[in-house]
Amino acid sequence: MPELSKIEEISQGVVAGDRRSIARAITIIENDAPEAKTLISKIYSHTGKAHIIGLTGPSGSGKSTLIEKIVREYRRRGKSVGVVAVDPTSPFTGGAFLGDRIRMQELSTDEGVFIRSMATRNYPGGIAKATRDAVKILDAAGKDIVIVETVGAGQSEVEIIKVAETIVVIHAPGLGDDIQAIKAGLMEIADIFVVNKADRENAEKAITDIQAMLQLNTKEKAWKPPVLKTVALTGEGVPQLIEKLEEHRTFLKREKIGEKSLLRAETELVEAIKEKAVNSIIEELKREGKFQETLQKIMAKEIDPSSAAEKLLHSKFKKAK
Ligand SMILES: Nc1nc2c(ncn2[C@@H]2O[C@H](COP(=O)(O)OP(=O)(O)O)[C@@H](O)[C@H]2O)c(=O)[nH]1
Ligand SMILES: [Mg+2]
Repeated sequence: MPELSKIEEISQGVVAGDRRSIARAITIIENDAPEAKTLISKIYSHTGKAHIIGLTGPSGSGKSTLIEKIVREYRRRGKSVGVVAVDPTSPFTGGAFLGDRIRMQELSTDEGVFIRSMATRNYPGGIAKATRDAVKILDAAGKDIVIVETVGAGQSEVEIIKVAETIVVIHAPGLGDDIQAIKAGLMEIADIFVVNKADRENAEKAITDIQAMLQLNTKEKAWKPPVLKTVALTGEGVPQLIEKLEEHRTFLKREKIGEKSLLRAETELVEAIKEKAVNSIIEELKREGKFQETLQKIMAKEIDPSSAAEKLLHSKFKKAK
């Protein structure tokens, strides 16, 4: 485990944009060691400058391919980019065709690009937290743009809102055909819709389906999510997508504190309080011997764990149920 002076050195390296330090910092946060907290607290004041973009959608819709083209377009525009891919099939790590993988590798030799995949293991603090912290590191490292790729399945679609300012939901024709492939939760959180594989037939139908679904949503919104089409293979439609991303960023800035950043800050604070509160209560119960005592009672089937927890908490906070 790196000691404090090492953490200091790494965090200074991160803030200076040093690649090796960024890589080491992400490894530390992945392990969720006590050093990770120190590291994040040291770099935190340097965060908040990057435009954090979440890209989500069904597997095979072309997220990774599109990200590669988005990165190239941003590079052409002189912006530095970080990518965090939370996708088990990401070509950033493997599991893709050789051609895709070679293009990604080319990209990662560019000094202005940092790509990290978080796909291959379990994270002690949870994948959402590890992703969030990796994004903070890339942000603190001075990347103008940070892109997070997640598969729109399971919990991740709801988690992405805790990480990204601008959420792009991708769909493609031929993925279970109908728009049901985009879950209701995703429709709600999308800032921009992209129908990729516009070179395929049925792309137009996917677009009109999404538009119809958006019309059903009668809630008056200050930002109306546009529906764009792309061909990630050729890069067609990518400059238009970047324009919309920039427009959304400007919109967020104009609104000063967007609903989303408030929600993000709130979620993080609630989670941090929960973690600390739970740990300190358990520590105290252990110190008082009540924890061990109750464990024995549970083992002896004198009480079930849930009732035992209620009792313990009741003795601690009189008002707790
Ligand atoms: N025809 C066509 N194929 C595409 C397009 N974009 C991506 N693909 C292919 O779709 C497959 C899945 O792409 P990938 O980027 O890995 O999707 P992901 O799982 O969403 O990240 C790959 O074989 C890509 O080459 C596109 O615009 N048109
Ligand atoms: Mg992918």
